[in-house]
Amino acid sequence: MDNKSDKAKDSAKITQLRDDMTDATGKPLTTRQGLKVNDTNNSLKSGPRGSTLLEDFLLREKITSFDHERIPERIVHARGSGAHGVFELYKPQGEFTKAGIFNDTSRKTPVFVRFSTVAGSKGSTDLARDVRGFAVKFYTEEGTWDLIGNNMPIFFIQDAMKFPDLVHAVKPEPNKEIPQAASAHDTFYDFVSLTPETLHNQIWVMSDRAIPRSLRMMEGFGIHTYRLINEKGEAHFVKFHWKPVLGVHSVTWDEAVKISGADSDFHRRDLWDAIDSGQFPEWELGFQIVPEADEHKYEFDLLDPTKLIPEEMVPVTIVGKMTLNRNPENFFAETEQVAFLPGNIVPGIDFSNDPLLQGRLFSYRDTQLSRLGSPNFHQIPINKPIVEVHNNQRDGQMQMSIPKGNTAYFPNTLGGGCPHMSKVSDGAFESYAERIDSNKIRTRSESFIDFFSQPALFYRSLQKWEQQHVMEAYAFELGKCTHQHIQERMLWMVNEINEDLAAQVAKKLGLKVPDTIEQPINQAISADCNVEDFQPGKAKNYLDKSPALSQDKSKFDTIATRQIACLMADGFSMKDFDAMKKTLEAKHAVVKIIAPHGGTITCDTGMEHKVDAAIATTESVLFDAIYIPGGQKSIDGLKAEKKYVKFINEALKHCKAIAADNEGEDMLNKTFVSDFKDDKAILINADAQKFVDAIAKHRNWDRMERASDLPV
Ligand code: HDE
Repeated sequence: MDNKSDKAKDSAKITQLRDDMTDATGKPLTTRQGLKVNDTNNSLKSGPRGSTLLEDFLLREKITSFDHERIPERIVHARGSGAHGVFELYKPQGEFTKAGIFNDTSRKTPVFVRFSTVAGSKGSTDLARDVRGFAVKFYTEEGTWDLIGNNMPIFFIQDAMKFPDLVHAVKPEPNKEIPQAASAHDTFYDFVSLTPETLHNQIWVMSDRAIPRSLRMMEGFGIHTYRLINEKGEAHFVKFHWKPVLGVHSVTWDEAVKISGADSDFHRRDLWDAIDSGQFPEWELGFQIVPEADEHKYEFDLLDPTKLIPEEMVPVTIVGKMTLNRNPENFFAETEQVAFLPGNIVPGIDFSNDPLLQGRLFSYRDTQLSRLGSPNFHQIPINKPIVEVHNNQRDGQMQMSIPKGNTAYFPNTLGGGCPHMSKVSDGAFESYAERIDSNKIRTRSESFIDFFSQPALFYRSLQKWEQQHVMEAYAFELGKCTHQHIQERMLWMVNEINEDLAAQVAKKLGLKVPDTIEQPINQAISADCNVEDFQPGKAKNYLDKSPALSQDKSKFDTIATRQIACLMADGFSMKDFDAMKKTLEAKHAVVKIIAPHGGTITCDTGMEHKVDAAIATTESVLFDAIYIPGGQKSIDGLKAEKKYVKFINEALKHCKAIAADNEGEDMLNKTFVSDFKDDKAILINADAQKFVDAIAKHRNWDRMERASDLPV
């Protein structure tokens, strides 16, 4: 008996040992079977110069493990960055949902988040013009809940059936595998121009939302309408929103293109560095609640994922906060192997009949089975629930646990009837008992047939500078298409959104907006569809503007984590620099010294200061603002390096805040800044607080029109 319990203890130790194997500190190198190795640098040969022997099991184990190191990358969202964190609830939401995570304010629910781009491969640039994925895994006490959304509140298509077409159209063209991580090509616009339901998401992709300044400065949306279920079994429709505490901010397209060359890991690095330095990214979670009784109250269908509910019609109620506070230990084990499933749901939350969501419920598990290679992918540490798992599903590749006993079926007596079923009152999941009474039919609901109203609302709601960016994006993307009939069909569609916009884009393309299009949109829904339904003049105007859609209504009250390039050389004024640095760092900005060379520079009081980057190794687009302290010798040093002029001119063109003190002004006089001295974000010998305020505004867009033509 004793012997048996000792063995049990031993086996527990073995399990513990297995878990500890990941930490190699102070440990010897072994094979995968635990054999100690005395030489991992040389293969087994017949003599020092002889041929390598087939017998070399050490070489074979090392090389074959390496040969199989990669798993298939995700079909979409291959490029991603992840982080761990916690979700905390502000106030119990029992009125709407019985979910534990939304009722217990004492909980700190662990989360893992993965942000991604959609179209590019795993190694593609972070700054592609694209939708960003925003996938959150909540490890709750009732099981894992995955909320897998995007940084835009709507999707391209209305039915899962069209997803393979959408993805094939946007991915590199299959004959030449070009272009990488870009929608600006013929096949994408061929598809879009024949599929008007894509227009709403498409115009969002033309906006600045598609080129975020940081993953930490973008909103997240669940997109689909879900249901919340309370203890009484009552349902409310809900849309989930993530609001970034740092506000919603973007870069310009000119910057995006240059950042892609200067640092294609810009977003990944920014997320990592912020968490590493203790500046934890935060988002507040909000609910947009619609009572079941109001399901048909709106001029759009709540089940249509190409429509948003304007916040002015249904406000977002903030319920809690997510803080990302820990970087992954290992990219592959965590960020690459994490498997999100829309079907991971907990009691108190349920699906709606959105046909896109319904298709996703099937697709994600299917893709994980082929990507991770086994139905046991939930046993990978990052995918493990924090609650115990017991069922009769057995075997399969890479079974990591050792199920005990002889019963793998239910019901049973031999296993004591376990694992047993639970009552709903004991926390079991029960699907919402929605009444279904209808004919079997393959069709699109008529309530989904409105393709122009919300893209038009979005465009109307933008500020002038944002509209200008949308126009330039269309001109760029359509300009990359080589088939005129595709460009014209797109112009015809854009004309339905806004005539001015279409006219401006047409001018840039050297084309006219066509009155009619040669190839009508007759296959958009089905071969039997009524083409009349897609004809122009159908845009409704149920809301003139939705200010919440503009980034101009975001938050502009912080400079935390903003990167400030301080341009300085030997002999800089310590007094100027020290005062500015103290002010900026007190507000949690990141101050970087950009000098003519690496190593250190010496200030006018003789102290040495570590250089963060030599001017030759960095670019203006990687920073949010520029500061130049005084000190004649320092300014002479800057003037001797031509790249500083370009550095400053680019920041000017990108509407960033620029400050200089004393002799620092001389440096600005060598640049185009000398023509912009009346600009409110150009601060010469000004109070440091004014510089802080200008950085917090993100950009001075009033400068945009004049600065956009600068030859940099
Ligand atoms: Fe996805 N999507 N998707 N998607 N999606 C995947 O699953 C799919 C859709 C989204 O960081 C894949 O694990 C279909 C909408 C994110 O790991 C795949 C349809 C939204 C991620 C898949 C959609 C998303 C994915 C590829 C139409 C916003 C990355 C690898 C019915 C609400 C998650 C994988 C991560 C990933 C299929 C539509 C967001 C192939 C069939 C709508 C953020 O299963």
